Amino acid sequence: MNIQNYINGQFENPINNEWLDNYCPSNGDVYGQIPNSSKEDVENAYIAAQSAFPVWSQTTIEERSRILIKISELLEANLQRFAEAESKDNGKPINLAKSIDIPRAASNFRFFGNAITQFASESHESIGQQAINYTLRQPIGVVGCISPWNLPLYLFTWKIAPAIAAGNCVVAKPSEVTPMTAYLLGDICNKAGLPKGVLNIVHGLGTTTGQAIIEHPEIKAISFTGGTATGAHIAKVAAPMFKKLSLELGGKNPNIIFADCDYDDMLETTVRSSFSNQGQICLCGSRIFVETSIYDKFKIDFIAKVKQLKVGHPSEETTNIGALVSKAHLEKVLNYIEIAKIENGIVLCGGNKIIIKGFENGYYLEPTVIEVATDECIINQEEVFGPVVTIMPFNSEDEVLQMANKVKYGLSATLWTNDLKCTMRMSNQIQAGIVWVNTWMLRDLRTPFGGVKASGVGREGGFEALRFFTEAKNVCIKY
Ligand code: TXE
Repeated sequence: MNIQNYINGQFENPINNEWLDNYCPSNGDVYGQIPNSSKEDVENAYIAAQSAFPVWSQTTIEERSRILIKISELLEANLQRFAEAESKDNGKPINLAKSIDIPRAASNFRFFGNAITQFASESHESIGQQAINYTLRQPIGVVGCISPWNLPLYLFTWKIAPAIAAGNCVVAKPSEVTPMTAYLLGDICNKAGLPKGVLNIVHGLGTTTGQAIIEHPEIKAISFTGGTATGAHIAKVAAPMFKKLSLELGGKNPNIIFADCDYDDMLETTVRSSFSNQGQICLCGSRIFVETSIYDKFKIDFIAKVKQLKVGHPSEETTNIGALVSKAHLEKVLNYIEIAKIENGIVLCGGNKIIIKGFENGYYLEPTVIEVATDECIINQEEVFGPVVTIMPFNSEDEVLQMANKVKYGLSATLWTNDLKCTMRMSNQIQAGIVWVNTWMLRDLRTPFGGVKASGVGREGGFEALRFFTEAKNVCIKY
């Protein structure tokens, strides 16, 4: 199936007629083509967005909200079709796409459709100066949204929904590795009555299409989720043009397990936080630190559970772990496993490619647990972004805190303990944007989402996202 750009409410081929192959990770086949859009396509998308802006930015909140909620309802009504498309395009188990990815994409539109009705600005009475100040929150204009391949529609809509709710018009690019559900979204937007030009979707490589978006002088804000190196590049390009930036980048998140935790709950959740979505979630707890007194028991129980996970074709309901997203990514992850071995890591389970009968060219990998002797090895420092976790013991709170913070990333952390004082001390001192205590990936869309250090700049979610996609203008009236 061939994919087209969605510009000004219409589906179009790329002007230069350049196409890229779209691969199916579960069997390695090319199953369609996508545009490799040029600067000219991005310019057309920009012109459509710019033309739509005067009307959309003045459209009532009630009407914008109604359309966003309608998009949400249509996504829900098409859950099965979208979930199948996501699973085929990305390699993730159909169950995950059905229970997480698509429902969450629908929630993003519903949430921001509602949030915009509650988004208010402040006013300040300057007592003694006979003046009143009030703050307008005005949409920026045309904004760029660039998203990755791990949670394709989920992260694409996490940016688009607040951008258009706040009255902006959007030029958006999904990952070239997983373009399908973004393509399908265009039709849903038309059916929901989103005016043409409010959302424009251009497909193509980061280095061509993405680069044209970030270089465009009139696209005044960029919301990006992806790799840290790409984020640094975008920041460099954007800085001289003073673009507003929200960068949600990689993570190397610690999962810290104290001996007093609720063990069974911890064990079950740790399997999930290690291997959900083939470990391709920026929030996965890829560094597991376990208090020495329960380390041996944890090791045995954890490995036993991991061995029960079924690696299989993504369309099978019983599959726990599907295919990795691409051949290049599978090779990258395998390479990290080799590096870990060279650095004396002990592979406790997994570590190998899996060949599935009938789908021999699919990108399957065993869930892998590596015991490391030091937190300073490469596998413990760099983002692998696959079904690979490390485990090592710790003796004290101070020691584990130091190890948790001794990475360049700072996205999320998980703590397992029932000790309130330890929870408070650790949560205060861990360098991360999100700390989960006795849970993982429990999401409330009102909360700020993002990281510190090399995990990014800015926060998404709730009013933070609406603040990002608006400019504050203070008006001071003397009376
Ligand atoms: O991401 P890229 P990649 C991490 C993970 C992964 C690594 C690289 O460790 O292995 O990043 O993945 C677009 N101008 N994460 O290479 O390239 C690109 O087309 C504008 C973490 O796939 O950063 C895609 O749409 N755009 C992560 C998006 O950026 C550009 C999720 C992300 O791709 C561009 C994914 C450019 N010059 C990977 N170059 C997370 N934080 O969740 C690329 N892009």
